Amino acid sequence: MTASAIPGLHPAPTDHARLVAWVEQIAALTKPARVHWCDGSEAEKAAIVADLIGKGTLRELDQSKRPGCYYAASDPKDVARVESRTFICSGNEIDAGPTNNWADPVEMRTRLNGLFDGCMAGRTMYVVPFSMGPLGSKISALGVEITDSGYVAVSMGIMTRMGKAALDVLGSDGVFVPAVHTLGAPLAEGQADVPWPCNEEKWIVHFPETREIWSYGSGYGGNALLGKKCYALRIASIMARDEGWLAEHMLILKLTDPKGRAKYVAAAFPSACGKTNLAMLQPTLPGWKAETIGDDIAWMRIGDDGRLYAVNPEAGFFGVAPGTSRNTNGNALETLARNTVFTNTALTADGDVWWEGLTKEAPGGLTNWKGQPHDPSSGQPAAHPNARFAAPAGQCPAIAPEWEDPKGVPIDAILFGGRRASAVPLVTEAFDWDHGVFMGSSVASEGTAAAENAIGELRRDPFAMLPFCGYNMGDYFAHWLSMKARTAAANLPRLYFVNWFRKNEDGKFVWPGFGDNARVLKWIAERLDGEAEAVDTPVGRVPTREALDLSGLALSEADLATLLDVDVDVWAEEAALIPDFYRMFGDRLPDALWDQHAALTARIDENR
Ligand code: SAT
Ligand code: MN
Repeated sequence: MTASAIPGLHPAPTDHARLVAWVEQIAALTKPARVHWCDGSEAEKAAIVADLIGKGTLRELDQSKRPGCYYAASDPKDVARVESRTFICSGNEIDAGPTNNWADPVEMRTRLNGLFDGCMAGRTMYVVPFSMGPLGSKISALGVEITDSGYVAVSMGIMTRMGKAALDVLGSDGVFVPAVHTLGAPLAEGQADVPWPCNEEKWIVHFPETREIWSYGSGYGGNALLGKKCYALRIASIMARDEGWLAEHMLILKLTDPKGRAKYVAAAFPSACGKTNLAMLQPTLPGWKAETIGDDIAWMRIGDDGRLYAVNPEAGFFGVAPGTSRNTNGNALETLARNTVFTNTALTADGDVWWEGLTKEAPGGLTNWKGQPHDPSSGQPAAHPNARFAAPAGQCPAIAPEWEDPKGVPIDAILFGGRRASAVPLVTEAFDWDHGVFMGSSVASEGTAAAENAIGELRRDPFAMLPFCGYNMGDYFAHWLSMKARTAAANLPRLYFVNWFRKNEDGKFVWPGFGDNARVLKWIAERLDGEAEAVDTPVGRVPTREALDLSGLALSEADLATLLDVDVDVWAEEAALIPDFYRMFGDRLPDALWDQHAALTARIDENR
């Protein structure tokens, strides 16, 4: 069968000749049974969902409890991003840098051509046009994902502005990032399907020079929803470098003080540092209001007035379910009340979802994420630790009214953070832009039981971008430094480092975290307004005891001292760890960062 004879391929609902030619070419290679151009309508979603229910991929949850909600259990071998199978195929290996896997682009294309030949046999090929960012915003950008997974098509409908509206913005000649995804599970004539098709072999491949994404063998999350980490971070970071903007792994938060003054904050955290919770913070301070703009990714460009404007490129939240509860994140829980796809949570006997942390006690009669009766005495969790929800962001009760403003929001402050039991104070303000970039470049976090590294072991995760920067990270640091040449210093956000995870001598967390993190945000907002005091320390500006609003908080003097303490002996050790990390970037590491390191060491020595 020639490609043009494949049902559904023609007529294409667009006169974008390059797009149509590319779709024809991929169809000729992958040989699907039929093609479906997604329009993003409710009727289309209902039809794909019905098909997925028929195949056993999705289960309808009790619609009286969770209207529009569905459940999927993945193959147990397809539960998370696979960094070891993720590649940046730049022409020169050095341009991928020491933190990415690299493969030769010519060899990779040959390999992919072989793998993708006939890979969609027996399946529907969905053509999914999408906008990352509000439709038509100057900060937004377009993509088209071709996928043979209905689950991916439905999820992309939640996570992006998907369908006809995106195609309309693309017009007949617009620029789009092409992204091809296959489960790698072709069906022979008459072969029965399985609920979660995938392949043992997985490839998540990026071609930075041609801005293409190819994904093989996984149906899950960031491996398959290619608008998210693959496009909005890896490919977009390259676009941002070339075009003078920033594509970052950051939440975006609006904070309004009791006088009605609003600030916009972006924040980058390695995993397991409470990023989603901060994005949906419920302040414990009377009169302070926090609203959500994004929970994971920020695209930021300098606007006409010279300030840095951010949009959330996504339209949904793809969040970790375990640990989400009324107490930790009531806003997230309300967001999930309807129109949500849950993956790898547990199921209750009455057709709802459950995960560890949702309630104190597990209800009886649970089915675990592997489809077996949950045995609480087994020590195994009922939900997979990386169980996820995909929910429309607009359903979040705390969503800011301007979250889809095409102008974006002007960012006042950027926070970096990590999980650090010692050394790092509750909050530190950078002396200036370069110092803040230095802080971001040396972010380190201790593992939790959920992460791969041993508990307490430090993992460097610069700007929380380690697995997501699409090019040499030394060049990425240089790009961050270059932002100050693009606008007046006063226009740039101020940079901060926060640490909610300091422990005292008894090994207990000192800071209550969650809604009380608003106290730190308040100090930052007041710093921006020139109203809060700080003391200069060798590592940056730290709040005075009086400047931090601790009203109503039971915090001992000793614990407060721990939170604000900068121990120069500990910091001498801390600073000594950085060169080993920096050296991996060789001459791609900007001199300005070595200067920052030397200056930090000198300030520590002066105070010892
Ligand atoms: O699977 S995703 O990449 O979408 C989420 C994550 O791992 O951070
Ligand atoms: Mn993330």
